[in-house]
Amino acid sequence: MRVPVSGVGLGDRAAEVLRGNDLGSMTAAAPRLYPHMWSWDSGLIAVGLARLSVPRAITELRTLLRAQWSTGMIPHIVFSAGDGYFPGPERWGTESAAAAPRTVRTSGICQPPVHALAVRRILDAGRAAGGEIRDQAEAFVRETFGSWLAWHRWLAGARDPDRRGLVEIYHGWESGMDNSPRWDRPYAAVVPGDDLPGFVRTDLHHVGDVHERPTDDEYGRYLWIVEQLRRVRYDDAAARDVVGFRVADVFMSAILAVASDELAGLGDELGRVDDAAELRELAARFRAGVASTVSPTTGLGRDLDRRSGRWIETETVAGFAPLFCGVDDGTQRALFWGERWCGHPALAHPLPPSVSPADPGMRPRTYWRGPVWPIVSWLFGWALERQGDDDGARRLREASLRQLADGDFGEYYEPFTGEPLGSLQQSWTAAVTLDWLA
Ligand code: 9YW
Repeated sequence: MRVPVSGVGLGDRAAEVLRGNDLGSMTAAAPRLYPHMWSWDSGLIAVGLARLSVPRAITELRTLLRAQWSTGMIPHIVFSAGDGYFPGPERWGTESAAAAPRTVRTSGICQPPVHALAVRRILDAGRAAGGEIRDQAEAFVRETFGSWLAWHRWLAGARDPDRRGLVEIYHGWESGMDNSPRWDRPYAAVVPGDDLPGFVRTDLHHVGDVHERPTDDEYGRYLWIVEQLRRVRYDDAAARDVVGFRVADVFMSAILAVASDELAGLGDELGRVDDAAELRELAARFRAGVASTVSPTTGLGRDLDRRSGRWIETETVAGFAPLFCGVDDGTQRALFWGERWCGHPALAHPLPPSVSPADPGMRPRTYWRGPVWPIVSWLFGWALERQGDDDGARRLREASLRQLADGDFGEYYEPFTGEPLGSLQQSWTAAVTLDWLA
C-alpha cells in the first residue's frame, strides 16, 4: 500500500525533486528519461521554482531564452551535456539551420507557449519578496519582454500565416501531447521513406512497462518528420511545403491566447503601449480561432488537419480549449465536470484524463491516450482561477493534491486506480505541486 505523506512533507519532497534534477542553469525534465530542458516543462518548472527561489526561476528562463532562434522560435528541447535520450542533437542536426543559435544545441521544433504565465508568477513572487529580489524580477521582465514578444509573433506569423487564429503544428511533439489519438489520422498519412536512417530508442529503458510509451511504428513516423524538416534546414517557409504533418492545434492556440493576455499585462506595466495592444489583438484572434472549432456534436473544440482539410473529432482533453481560454458559454464547463469527464464515476480522482473515460478507445496506462497528467490539471486550475471560477480551481487543486499525496511525482497517472506511471520524480509534476501548496 502506498503511504500518503503530509502536506508539509509533500512540499519538501517536491522541492527535493527540483533540486535533484537541477543541472545548474537548467532543470532536467526527469532524472533519467529526459536529461535535457524541454520548453513547456521549463515554463511550468519556473512556476514552481518561483515558489522556492525567484533568482533560480529567472535563471531557468534565461537559459531557455539563450536557445531562442533568430526567428523568435523557442525550441522544444535545449540539450544539456547529458546523454541517454534519443533523438539527441546529432539526429536533429539543427546546426544546418540559419536561425539556430550557435552556442547551444537544440531541437528544431517548438512546444506550447506557456512561458508568459511563468514570467508573471516570477514578477509577482519577486514583488512579494521585496528588496533585491523584487529588483531582479523587475529587471528580468524588462530585459526579456522583447524575447517573449518575438516568440509570440513568430507563432502568429510563421504558424498562422492565413490568420485563422489557429497555430499550426508540424509534429505531434509540438503539441506536447505526443501520441494523443488526436494525431492518429494525420500521422497515418506520414509514411516514412526507405531512406529513413535507422534508430535505436532509449526511452523504453526507463519505464516499467513499454506499453506506457508510444510504439516503434509511431516513433518511425516521428523521426520521418524530423528528417523532412532537417532536409530543408528547418527553414519556416520550406518546412510548410514539405512536412507530412500539418495540423491546426486547438489547445496550443488557446494557450497562445491566454499567454498573450498575460504578456500584454506585463507590456502595460512596462509602458509598452503598442506592444500590449498588438498582444491583445493576437489574443482576440486566437480566441476567435478556438471558438470557431467547436463541434456541434460533441461540444468540444477540434483540431483541423490542414493537409486533408478534415476536422479531428476524437474526445480528448484538448477539446476543452474554449473553456481554457475563456470562450465558453457554460456548455463546456458543464461537460468538463460531467460524467464523460471529471465526473465519471470510475475515476480515482475527479480530474480530466487525457482521453474521455467514456471513449471505448481510451487506454488508461498509455501516455497521452488516457492517463491524467498533473500539469494539464494545473493548467485548467490556473485558467479557471484567472476567470474568477475559484470553486472550479479549488476542486482541481484539492483532487490533484490527493492524487499526488504519495510523493512519487509521476509523469502521468492511471485515472481509475490513481497509480503513478511513466517516469517518476518528474520535474514539472513537482513544480505544479509546489504551486498548488503555496
Ligand atoms: C518524449 C518532457 C516531455 C514533455 C512532453 C511529453 C514527453 C518527450 O516529455 O515528451 O520524448 O516523448 O509528451 O509533453 O514536454 O517532460
